[in-house]
Parts: sequence; C-alpha cells; structure tokens
Amino acid sequence: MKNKTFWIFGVLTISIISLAYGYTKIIVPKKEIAVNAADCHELPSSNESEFKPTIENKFKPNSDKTPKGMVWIPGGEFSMGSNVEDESLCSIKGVTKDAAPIHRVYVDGYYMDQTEVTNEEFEKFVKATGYITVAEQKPTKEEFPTANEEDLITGSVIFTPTPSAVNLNDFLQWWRYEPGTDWRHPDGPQSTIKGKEKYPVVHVVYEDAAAYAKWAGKRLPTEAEWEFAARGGKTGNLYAWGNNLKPNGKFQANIYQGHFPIKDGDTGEDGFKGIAPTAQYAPNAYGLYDMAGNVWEWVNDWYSVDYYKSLAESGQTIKNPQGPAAYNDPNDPSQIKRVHRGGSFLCTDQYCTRYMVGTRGKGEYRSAANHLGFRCVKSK
Ligand SMILES: [Ca+2]
Ligand SMILES: [Ca+2]
Repeated sequence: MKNKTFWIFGVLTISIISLAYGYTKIIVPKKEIAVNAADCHELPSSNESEFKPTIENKFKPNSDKTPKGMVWIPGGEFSMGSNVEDESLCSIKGVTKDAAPIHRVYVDGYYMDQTEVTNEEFEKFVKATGYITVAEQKPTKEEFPTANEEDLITGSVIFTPTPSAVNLNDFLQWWRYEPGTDWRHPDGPQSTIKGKEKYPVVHVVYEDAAAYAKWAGKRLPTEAEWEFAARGGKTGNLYAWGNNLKPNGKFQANIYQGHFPIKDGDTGEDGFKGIAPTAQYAPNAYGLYDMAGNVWEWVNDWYSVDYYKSLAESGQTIKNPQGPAAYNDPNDPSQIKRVHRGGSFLCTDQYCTRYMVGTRGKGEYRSAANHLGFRCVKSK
C-alpha cells in the first residue's frame, strides 16, 4: 500500500499492535517457529506448586482516608507470573514465555482505582490543564526523520474487522491507522464520546496516562502492583476471579467471543460486542473491576522479555520491583516498549488469552489504540 496513512501505520503501529497481543513477530507462519525458539527460555515445568500462598499485609488505613473511587490494596508477598502453557497466542500454547518463571515478589500496600480511567475523568483533566494527548499532536520530522511532510498527520489505530475469515498470522489485516482519531473521537474523526462518559478513555499513550496520574495526585502502578491487585489475594489462579473462565456458565470479563477478527464475528456472548462501560462485571476480591479485559492498561515498567527470569535467578523475594532499567525485546529491538496488563475486549482464545491474570502485554510507549487505557494507584 502506498497511501500516506499506511506509512504512518507502518512506522507507528507494527509494535502498537504488539500492545494488543504483546507479540509482534507472528507475521508470517514461517516466523512462528523461529520466534518461538528465540523466545524460549529454560522453563520450569507447569505445576501448581510453583505458586506459594499469597501473604497479605495486615495493615489497613482508616477507611475515611480512602480516596473516592479507589480501594486499599494491602500488598504483601505473592507468587507472580504465569505458567506459560496456560496462555496462548494464535492458538499456540505457551508461545511467548515472557511471564515465566513464576517468582516471589513483595509489594507495599497502596490505593488503586476501582475502574479503568473513564472519558469523563480524563475530560476533567484536559479541561483543567489544557493537556493535548500524543494522538492529537502532529507527528514531527524529528521523530520520523524519513517521513514525507504530507504523511505526518495526527491519528491513532483502530481495530477494523475483516470482511471475511483471514489467516491470523498477519495482524495488519485488522488494524488501521485512522487520521483524526483520538480520545475524543475513539472510532474515527466522526465519532464522539457523547454518551460514553463511563467508557474507559482510549487512544492514550504512556505519557498521557502518566500526565493524568500526576494531575490526579496518583501514579501508574508498577507491573507487580498491578498483578498483586488483580489476583485479589488469591494464590496462583488463572483469572482475576478464579480458575474457571465461565463460572456457572457466565463470563466475568469483557473479552471476545466468536470468529476473530471478522465483521460481525464478535457474538458478544459476554454482554458486549466491542468496548464496554467500566464496571459491568463483578469486581474481584479487592473490589477492582475489569482487571481482565475491556481495555489493556498501561503500567509503569519498561518491558523486558527476560525480566522475570532475572528476578527469579536472584532466588530472593523481590521487594517492590520497579521494572527493568531498560527495555529489551530482542524480537523487535527498534521499538521502545512499556508493559501493558489485563488484555482487552479483543482477546479471544482463538488468538490471544492475555486476559489471564499472570500474563503480560507490551507496546511502543508513544503508540495508542482503541483498546488501550489505564488506571492509577496512590501510595499511602
Ligand atoms: Ca465482549
Ligand atoms: Ca482492563
């Protein structure tokens, strides 16, 4: 394709899409094996006993001090990560291996937003500060020195269902860069957030999320804080609510059912085709909504494929890990990435099961899309 939007797409979104699936290199089938091998660490066998009991801190602050819309997460010691066989991408079991090995972590207690940050909340921030998100800023020649001037246009990336069934090995088939798309126009320039006040804000990049958090007197969670909270004090569960995807036959999160990624393929068996307002499903044991699905959530850590391995090798319980000092994704070294967690309304067992609680996502830190948002935490 030669049109200018595709150029931006090519530059900005090869790894933007990795934010969707946390994995950029399943592009052609022959690469699946090569990448799989490249990602393959020495792994412990999958075994429930790798998870040792979560030990929550006993301290609980006075409930009068709990900020509105937040809950106290006690922190404590827990086993973090995922048995890689549990997750799949492109129906390949255990393909990414970046959430292994399971390792022991301690986090201090903190407050966490009960929901993903909504359009309504983000709008308050923008009104108060005049903040302009990255998707609303014209890409610069400095950032894209080889680009033609006419290709430097504002916009963001939108999931676009395919007309018919496609081979799932090329995600460019169902993502497009759409000029004029941003948090106020989440589905393209003609769309609005009117009536979507309680929907999660999307088309925000890491620095947008961090700016909001700072304004709100909060911060983005570390990856460890995010996972501790998502697990709700339980030990080694597959999901934020337990080990059964559909207890009593009921979905517990907004993910994707049906044929991915074709037009009208999402059956919405979980109640929603596409994105949903926040808090439409039961909260986890800590009172947190949508820790699985709806939108991916930025966390503060740089992404490194072997970070968990390096922590596990220390043999110690790691206290308040802040993420690696530098990003590292050997499969995509040119893209600077931070971690995303929780999966989105597009996650499906046909393609990506990153709604599983210990699994990870990643994305280029200045790239946005319509299934990526965030929530904040606040230290005591
Ligand atoms: Ca859904
Ligand atoms: Ca979420």
